[in-house]
Amino acid sequence: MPSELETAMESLITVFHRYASKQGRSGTLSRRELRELMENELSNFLKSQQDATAIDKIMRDLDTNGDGQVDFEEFVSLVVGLSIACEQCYQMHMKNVAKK
Ligand SMILES: [Ca+2]
Repeated sequence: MPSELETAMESLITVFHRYASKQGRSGTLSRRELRELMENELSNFLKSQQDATAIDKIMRDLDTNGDGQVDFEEFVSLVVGLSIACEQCYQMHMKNVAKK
């Protein structure tokens, strides 16, 4: 049976490919596919991004090789960045809990 972390890695891969295979090139996310993925799978994060151009900015930041598509490697950097931010919140939360 896969471990918790292995299951999380598998989820990353299957979610990426579920959206990447919707249209056009199947191994990468187009702008539209990225938007759908973020709306459905990262809705809490997207809600905090009030700016309507947030997706464009995220797309530009992620597309490091500049081909107009987000491949798995580029996608993972988003997940890593968000995970680091979440972990910092988690640490602050734990400190506040300890104070009480
Ligand atoms: Ca790219």
